[in-house]
Amino acid sequence: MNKAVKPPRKFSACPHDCPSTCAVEVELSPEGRVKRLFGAKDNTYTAGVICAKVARYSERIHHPDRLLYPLRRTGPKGSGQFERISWDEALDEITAKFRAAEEKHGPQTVWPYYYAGTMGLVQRDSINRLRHAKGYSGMYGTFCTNMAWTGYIAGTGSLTGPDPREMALSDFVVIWGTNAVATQVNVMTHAIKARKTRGAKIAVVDVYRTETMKQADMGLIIKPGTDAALACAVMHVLFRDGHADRDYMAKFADVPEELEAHLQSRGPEWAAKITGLSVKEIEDFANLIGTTQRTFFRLGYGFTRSRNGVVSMHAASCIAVVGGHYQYEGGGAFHNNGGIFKLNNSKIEGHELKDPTIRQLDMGQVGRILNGDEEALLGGPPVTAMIIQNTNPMSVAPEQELVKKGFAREDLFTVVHEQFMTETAEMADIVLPATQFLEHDDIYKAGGQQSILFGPKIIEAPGEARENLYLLNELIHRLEGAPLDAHSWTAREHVDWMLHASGYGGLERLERERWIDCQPEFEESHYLNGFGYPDGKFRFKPDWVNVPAPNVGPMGPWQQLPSLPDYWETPEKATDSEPYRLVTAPARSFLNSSFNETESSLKKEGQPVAMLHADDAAALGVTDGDVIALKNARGEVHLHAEIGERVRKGTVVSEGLWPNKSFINGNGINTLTGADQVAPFGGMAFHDTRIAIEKL
Ligand SMILES: Nc1nc2c(c(=O)[nH]1)N[C@H]1C(S)=C(S)[C@@H](COP(=O)(O)OP(=O)(O)OC[C@H]3O[C@@H](n4cnc5c(=O)[nH]c(N)nc54)[C@H](O)[C@@H]3O)O[C@H]1N2
Ligand SMILES: Nc1nc2c(c(=O)[nH]1)N[C@H]1C(S)=C(S)[C@@H](COP(=O)(O)OP(=O)(O)OC[C@H]3O[C@@H](n4cnc5c(=O)[nH]c(N)nc54)[C@H](O)[C@@H]3O)O[C@H]1N2
Ligand code: SF4
Ligand SMILES: [Mo]
Repeated sequence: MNKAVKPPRKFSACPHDCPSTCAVEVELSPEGRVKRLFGAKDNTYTAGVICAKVARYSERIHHPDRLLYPLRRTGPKGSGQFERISWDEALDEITAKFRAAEEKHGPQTVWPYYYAGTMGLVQRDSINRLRHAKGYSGMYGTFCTNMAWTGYIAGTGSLTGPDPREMALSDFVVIWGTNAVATQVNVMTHAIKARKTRGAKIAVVDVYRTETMKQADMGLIIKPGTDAALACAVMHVLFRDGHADRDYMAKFADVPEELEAHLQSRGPEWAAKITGLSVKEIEDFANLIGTTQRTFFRLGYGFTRSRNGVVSMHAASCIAVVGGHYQYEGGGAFHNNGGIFKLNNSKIEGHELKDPTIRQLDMGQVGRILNGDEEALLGGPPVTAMIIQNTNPMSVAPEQELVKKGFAREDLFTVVHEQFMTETAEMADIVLPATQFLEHDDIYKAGGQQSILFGPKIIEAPGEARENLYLLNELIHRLEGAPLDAHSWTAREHVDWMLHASGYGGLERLERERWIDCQPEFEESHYLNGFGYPDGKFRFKPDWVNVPAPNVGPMGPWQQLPSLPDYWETPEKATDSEPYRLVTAPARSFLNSSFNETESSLKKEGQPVAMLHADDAAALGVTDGDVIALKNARGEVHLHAEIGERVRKGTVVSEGLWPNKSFINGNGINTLTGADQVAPFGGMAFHDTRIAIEKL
């Protein structure tokens, strides 16, 4: 019998908003359907491993609910009533409506809105070229990275760091504020390798017993938002016990003596009261750090999604300087190496067309903006037209009551370009079908690994789904945006130009090699030629408003930021009437709100729950599985209680960005989260929410 010849695997890169940016291989059926995805074995960071949800990608790409045709709303907003129209009709209508809005209120009434649903630079960022070509309102991206990046860069002066693969060469891996098993599985690959080959220890600092913590030798469950207190106590112990590297600090840090004096009063007893840990837990953790040169701090995003998150990140990164860990292979503090790639994206975004005087509206405040909040509108005209790509704000943005009200406005014209009928798409006037990553060309760069990768188009899109670039170029032409050659380029032309302009050869090379390893030499990665500031010194005492991080000016209560690492109590602390703190951590089988439409992910996750400590549950008279209300001034969410010892008393964890309709009262978890701006450069404090609980 003849055995069918297996077609060779195609290569690509995972497009999702995940620090790992895996190099993937795609197995196609002879008919050209996606069967399964695998991690590329020869990419040294991916190392043959990808997460389960992306391995099952056939389910998402061949999903029966994919959007296939342009749609026009026929019923009331959010009714789900649409009629099929052609692309031409859709583009004509958008053009007419955007023109009319502009005539009434000026171009800044149109607000192009996007995020990182795809991390491909062409398909993600081209929307900024439409924005600049038309003088539409700017968007300040605040969903995710602001606190983490600002906090890290505050110390080091740059968003770079040790080679993430060096985790495998470490003797002590500290996984801090990231649930890597769920959110970036490759961290575990390298950490476990260090354990197997070198006997390395693994510690996890989190606010509940995560799957990552279950794999650790040392699990520290702290009260949310108290990481800086833990970091201070660790540094106190390093100074106290002779583990501080004074020679290194004399050369590479700004004010080591001042820091040492400041930390005198911030020892383990002090930190134990704040963090809820025992003195022994803190001493043991600090001792292992102090006696292990190759301590690798893998600093995540989760612990920065608090109103004091910038201070927490900065404080944690300081430990690796006090201990001198940065000097050693397998040592130092790593958060994100986005700063190593230096890709020139000026043509994708149309930088030469940008008017720097145009307002930058805070994406996290979309609810306030659509409800006419003058402060959030920065004194400009109301937003009356939007085009949305790569994000699902009806689910993922804070202050959901306001977001829902805003998108329901009859005088708001909304275009949503999507792969699925998300809850945001349901609110649109025009819905357009989008391609998925294997259906278009794009270039990807990682934040948690060190490669630039190419993801070519390898299958045809279903129905009339079109790539983001197509829509944007069409609109720029129809709306007669300011001219630029790049308005007519294909994705491959953009990638080729970008690679040439950035010194990486061209597309031909990248396509042949599949990825380019951009990790700098050891000395540079470990800051042995100096940190990113002009004097080469790490800042224990940053000049907060001048930290060289992406920002649109100081905001939030930035004047109150502590000048040296410290525990900084910020506004939303527990009260008698709202005594619990809610953390809205990611779910393993969803990626933000993506995959919350696939059957296997929904099955694995079950239903939305709130994890409560047994003592809290007893005090509330709640038993496992009861329906409870989580409430605060922003709204109310009804879901089931899950009682156990995974969380501390006073902490409540609810995993996952579920569809709002999965909750008993139809309100998603972001009904409870706030959109106030975190100091000093904004960002949303998704894990910092004060609530009351009521048994229903
Ligand atoms: N499966 C899955 N993967 C994902 C995502 C997803 O939703 N699901 N999201 C993707 C995106 S957009 C991002 S930005 C990354 C984020 O990935 P991470 O860096 O892992 O950040 P978070 O997901 O915000 O939270 C991670 C952990 O931080 C903990 N945490 C919360 N508050 C505190 C605190 O005060 N102190 C400490 N020490 N820990 C705290 C949470 O309990 C959680 O376990 O993951 C990406 N990958
Ligand atoms: N409560 C709470 N809220 C959170 C968080 C949290 O931890 N807790 N995390 C926050 C974080 S870190 C982030 S990054 C945000 C992320 O939130 P979002 O950016 O909204 O991410 P997703 O929910 O994955 O939605 C991305 C959407 O883009 C679509 N998409 C993907 N690729 C393409 C494409 O090529 N073209 C088009 N047109 N569409 C595409 C997908 O179908 C999907 O619906 O959520 C934030 N919200
Ligand atoms: S771990 Fe992250 S980058 Fe890798 S396949 Fe999964 S979602 Fe994509
Ligand atoms: Mo994110």
